[in-house]
Amino acid sequence: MTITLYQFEISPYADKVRRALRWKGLAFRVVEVLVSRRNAHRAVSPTGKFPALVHDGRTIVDSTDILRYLDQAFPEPRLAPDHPRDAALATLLEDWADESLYFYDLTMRPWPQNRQWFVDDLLAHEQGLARSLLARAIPSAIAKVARAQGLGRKAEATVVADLAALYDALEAWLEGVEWLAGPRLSNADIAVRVMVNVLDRTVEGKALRAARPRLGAWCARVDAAAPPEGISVTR
Ligand SMILES: N[C@@H](CCC(=O)N[C@@H](CS)C(=O)NCC(=O)O)C(=O)O
Repeated sequence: MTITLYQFEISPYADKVRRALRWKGLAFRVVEVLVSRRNAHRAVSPTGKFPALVHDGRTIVDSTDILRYLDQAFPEPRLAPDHPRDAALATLLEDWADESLYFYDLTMRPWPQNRQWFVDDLLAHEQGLARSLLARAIPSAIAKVARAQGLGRKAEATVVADLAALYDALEAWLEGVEWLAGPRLSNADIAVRVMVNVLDRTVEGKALRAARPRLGAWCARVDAAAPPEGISVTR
């Protein structure tokens, strides 16, 4: 049995899949996709989107589909909650994290005070001319995506206030409970955690999260159960 994860290392979606694999105790190989050479992996991901997972010759693209597949192929421990209403909520929260919260990260990381770390990390595996050309082009390319989506057209202060309201909602939701959807860790916790993690790498996101103790304690719980780094990775 082999599992291979094709990824951009810094992508929160890749972090989501790695944590899910660790939660299930599965060993996996990683193939790092270079931004400058991602067409080399079109056979694995025809859309050019990563992560993609290959398990015994079967390919699954999209982190949500990958997590669902992992629950089918390796049922225990389950990612999806057992109770149907908890599972429904987890589905909604996972989609909210992937398709909405992600855009706060995408909008905030090209801001001048945030761009250096992410350009450095994104290009950590690149070298030479590709590296210097991409370093110049990437912040504006990302800002363009954020503007097309809409959030990137708002004033910085409005974006930060909107994110503060979402973090307030998470802080309130976590009162008296340990996990987002049901009595144990689920796909919802992993999906939201990875987005909070990348938002922590913006000046504003970090300050907002640090001011919310229940959110911080929940982050530590998710990290303990489904760690961000660690075991079983062979390169
Ligand atoms: N819905 C997808 C989103 C994956 C995604 O957007 N990945 C980005 C990296 S963070 C990507 O592959 N970007 C390359 C591109 O858009 O061409 C998932 O959950 O896996």
